[in-house]
Amino acid sequence: MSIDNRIPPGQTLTQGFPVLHYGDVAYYRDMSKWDLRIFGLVEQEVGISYKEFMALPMREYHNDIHCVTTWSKLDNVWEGVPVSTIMQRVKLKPEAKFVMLHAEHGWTTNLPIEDFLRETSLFAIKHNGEILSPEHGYPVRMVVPHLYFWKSAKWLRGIEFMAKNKPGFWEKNGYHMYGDPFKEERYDFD
Ligand SMILES: Nc1nc2c(c(=O)[nH]1)N[C@H]1C(S)=C(S)[C@@H](COP(=O)(O)O)O[C@H]1N2
Ligand SMILES: [Mo]
Repeated sequence: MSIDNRIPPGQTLTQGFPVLHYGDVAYYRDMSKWDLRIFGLVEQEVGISYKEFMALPMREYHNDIHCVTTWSKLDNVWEGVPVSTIMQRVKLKPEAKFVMLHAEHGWTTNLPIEDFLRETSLFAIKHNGEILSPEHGYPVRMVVPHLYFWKSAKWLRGIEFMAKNKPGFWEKNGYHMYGDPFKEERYDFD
């Protein structure tokens, strides 16, 4: 694909890696208290400890990311756990159609289950060869590259399966419920 086709309308390339979030960076002292909780419409809730998570098989992913504030960053290299690996741990109830990602400090973002389950979505622990910095979401962030980057929750702690779509933090504050950068689904104020 030519570079032009990779840059969604209204976006500008950046070589840097801007840091953007609402509220405070999460800093961790004691990883024994960290877990990734999978709950909601699952047959059985699961908690994955830091030790267990880090022992999961990891893969490399190459993608472009697009922030709603109009920067795009091409050719990111991530290392992380495939969503399918995490999904082997749970059995979904048939009503599960949407996902709420829960981050540290109560921050949330929502997306349809098929977008969460896409082969290109991942739980990242490294960006361009380096362990994620606290500012970029250490120890684990979601990366959903085909949606605006606000859907890629930093400091991920929970995955909730839901029957109905519900707005997360920015979605309640006027951001689009879906957020396709190629359709410029940025804001949705009524
Ligand atoms: N937990 C959490 N994750 C978050 C956010 C946030 O405020 N809290 N902001 C989102 C937004 S708006 C963007 S653009 C990206 C920025 O990620 P970066 O700081 O690694 O560039 O994180 C997303 N993930
Ligand atoms: Mo953003």
